[in-house]
This record gives sequence, C-alpha cells and structure tokens, in this order.
Amino acid sequence: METSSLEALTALETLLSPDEIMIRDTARKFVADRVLPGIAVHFEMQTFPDEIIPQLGEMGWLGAHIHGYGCAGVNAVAYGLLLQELEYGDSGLRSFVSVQGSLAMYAIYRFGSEEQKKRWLPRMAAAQTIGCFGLTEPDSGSDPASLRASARTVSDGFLLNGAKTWITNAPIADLAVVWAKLDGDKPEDIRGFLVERGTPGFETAAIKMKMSMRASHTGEIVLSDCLVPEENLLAQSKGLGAPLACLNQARLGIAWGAVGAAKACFHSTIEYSKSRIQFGVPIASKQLVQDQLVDMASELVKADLMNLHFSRLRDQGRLTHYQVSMAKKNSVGQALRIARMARAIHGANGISLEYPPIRHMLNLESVYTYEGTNEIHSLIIGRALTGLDAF
Ligand code: TGC
Ligand code: FAD
Repeated sequence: METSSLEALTALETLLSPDEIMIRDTARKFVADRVLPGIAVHFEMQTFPDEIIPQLGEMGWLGAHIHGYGCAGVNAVAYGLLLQELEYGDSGLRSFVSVQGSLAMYAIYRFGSEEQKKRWLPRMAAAQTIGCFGLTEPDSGSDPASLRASARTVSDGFLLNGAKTWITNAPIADLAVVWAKLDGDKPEDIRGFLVERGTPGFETAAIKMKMSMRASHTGEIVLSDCLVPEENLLAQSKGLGAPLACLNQARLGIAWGAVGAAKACFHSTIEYSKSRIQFGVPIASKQLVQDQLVDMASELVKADLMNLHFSRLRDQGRLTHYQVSMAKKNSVGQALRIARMARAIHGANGISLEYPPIRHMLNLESVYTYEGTNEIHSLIIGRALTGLDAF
C-alpha cells in the first residue's frame, strides 16, 4: 500500500530554494548526531549541552539572519527552517539560538553604534560572547511598559538598578542587553543598555525547580548601583518599540521552532502506534487513533505553510507585527495540542523521557507563555482586526 511521510504530504520542498534545503538538512543531521542522543538525560538532569555552544558558532547559526559583522545573512525562510530543526531536538536548544541571535545580537545590530556592532557581533556569532535579553521583571511580564528597572545619568555613565527574572541564558551570559527607564518613569524613557559580566553591581542567579525548559539556562539578573559606561547605551533605542522590534524577530523563529517540536512528537507517534499491539492489532489501525494522526498532520502542514508565507513576506519587507503574532500563536498552540495528543497515544510510555512527547509537551508550556503569551497575541491580532484595544 502506498504510504506518505509528513514531508511528502506537505511537499514544502517544492517551495524552497536549494540553499534553504541545504541549511535545513545540515541542521537536521547535526541534531540527529549531536543533540538527540543525549538530550533526554540533559532534560532529566536539568543541564544544557554546553559542549555544543562552540559548534553552534562554527556552523554559523548564531545571528544567522544578520547581514555582515561575521554573520551568515541567510533569509527568513532559511533561518526558520534552521530553528525548526533545532527545536526538533529540544526547545531549549532553539531558545539558546533565538536569544543569542534574534534578541541579544539583533538588539545591537538594530539599535547599536557602528563601534558596538564591530565590537560585539563577530564574537557573538562565533559563540565567544554569550548574550541574554532582560526585559521581564518580577512585576512586569505581559505589560513591559510597566517595567521598573531604572537608569540614572551620572558623570561617568549610567547607574542601573532593578531586577529581571525568567531570563534565558542569564546564568552563563557574558553580556546582558538590559531594558531600563532612563531618567524618567514613562514607557518612552525605555532604553537598551549593554551590561558586561564582571561589572560591579551585576549579579545573576539560576532559576531551579523548573518542570519545563529543563535543558536550558534560565535565571535572574540583579542590578545594584551598576555603573554602565556611556558607550554601552544602545543609543538608537528609544521607547517600548525598541524591545518589541527585537521580539518581532524572535517570535517568527519561535513559530517555526514550535512546529519542529510538534514534528518530533508526530514522528514518534507514527512509529509507536504502528508497532504497539493492543486487541491483537497495531493501535494505528484504530479509527480513533488515525483521526488524531490526521488532525496532527493537517495542523503541521497548515503551520508550515503559514510560517513559510509570512517569512517570504518578511524577506520582502512586508510583514506586519500582527502577522508575526498570528504565526506565533497558531504554531505554539497547535504544537502544544499535538504534543498532548502524542503523549496520550504513547500511553504510559508517554510519560517517560525514553520518548520525546512529554519533554516537548512540558517545554511547549514555556513557549506558550514567553515572547508574548497566547492571550496577548490574541489581543494584538484582535486590535489589528477591530481597531479596538482590549488589553
Ligand atoms: P503599544 O502601545 O501597543 O506599543 C508601544 C509602542 O511600541 C510599538 N509597537 C511595536 N513596535 C515594534 N514591534 C511590535 N511588535 C510592536 N508592538 C507595538 C507601538 O507602535 C508603540 O510605538 P509608539 O512609537 O507609538 O510609542 O504598547 P502596549 O503597552 O499597549 O503593549 C503592547 C503589547 C502588549 C503588545 C506588548 O507589550 C507585548 O507584546 N507584551 C508581551 C511581552 C513580551 O512578549 N515579553 C517577552 C519578553 S522576552 C522573552 O520572552 C524571551 S523568551 C526567549 C526564548 O527563550 O526563546
Ligand atoms: P503575566 O503577564 O503575569 O500573565 C499571567 C496570565 O495573565 C497569562 O495567562 C496572561 O496571558 C494573562 N494576561 C495578562 N494580561 C492580560 C490581559 N490584558 N488580558 C488577558 N489576559 C492577560 N523574558 C525576558 O525578558 N527574556 C527572556 O530571555 C525570557 N526567557 C524566558 C524563558 C522561560 C523558560 C520563561 C518561562 C519565560 C521567559 N521570559 C523571558 C519571560 C516571559 O516573556 C514572560 O513570562 C511572559 O512575557 C509573560 O509574563 P508573566 O510570566 O509575568 O505573566
């Protein structure tokens, strides 16, 4: 009987260039060889595979969508395909690459001086400097306009005070992009600052006891009279629009990435349901199981096509931030549904790290919340559709 793989069903390759396919396949092999064999143990032990960080730099995957300054300058589709393959491995790995490239490096690329770009971007692309992006605070999550971190102009620079929490890579970062209000308390006063590890008054601490994103460094940043030199201000960043512009970059990558996590769950479910015998036949021969497989496959095809279309628009400079919200919300919401269905079809084995669904399902709970929660993206799209602010 003729059967079809998910890839054959989507036929995405018919819409990709040879370069895009090459990047995807290279990342796929890397994940199969270097990530999948050990990732479940990392998740269980709550460690990140730090040994692959230099390799991510050697492959040219850090800030891969940035042009110049030692970065690869690939298009939005190739970047998305790369992130999808990485998240097929684990959301923690894609998070590492997103935060380094789409948030920390992009903030410098977009809002930094020529000197700052030349100083930091080549090192960050090569994984010699690890960055993080500090926007969220204990009392300021979905509403970043309310952030309280402050910067005060002093004779030799800026004095930073405040706290950031739930910051990916903070515990290992050499350089933190910190968003704080400069000499005022209004959203328009928000500016980006580069805070180097070792600066007195800059401390980080790891957040433990996570049941999601266990293979990822997550932490807090505390700033206590932290003196940042004048040359470390991202001078072009003014107001809340600056960090939100960085989020536009990362959110599209997350849309692609979440589909990778869901594909890993789907592939495992196809294999498992064909080999698991109950009532004398494979459970895949049951209509209720097939209906779920079809549901999963259809959503994966739709998500790939939406992400591809929106990424082509980005490459043409025509993508809006509410389209980005739609892609993020759709991909992550469907990925989480698919991971939960996959977990259930694996039965009791579905709760074991021997199989990928439970790990992806738990990770996707974070992805559902970060970079704008599922609800916040509804409100962004709703405002675009109606012109009415429901925040
Ligand atoms: P609002 O009045 O809508 O906007 C304020 C100003 O910003 C402009 N703007 C944008 N600019 C660029 N891109 C966007 N997406 C933008 N959205 C808005 C807007 O035009 C305005 O500019 P101006 O010049 O007129 O002042 O602001 P609001 O206060 O009503 O709130 C907007 C809202 C809720 C959409 C926004 O605050 C939001 O997106 N909240 C969610 C917060 C969030 O996503 N945090 C993420 C933290 S980083 C993270 O999670 C990293 S996880 C990484 C990983 O591990 O992978
Ligand atoms: P809240 O904003 O308190 O939201 C709680 C609930 O209320 C949510 O369900 C939300 O949708 C709902 N809600 C809020 N406002 C409304 C409204 N107006 N209408 C309806 N419902 C609403 N942040 C960074 O800055 N940098 C990072 O690198 C980073 N990495 C992260 C890594 C992980 C693993 C996690 C879990 C988070 C990370 N974050 C990071 C933080 C993340 O961006 C925030 O958690 C997110 O923005 C939501 O904020 P909150 O957790 O404070 O939730």
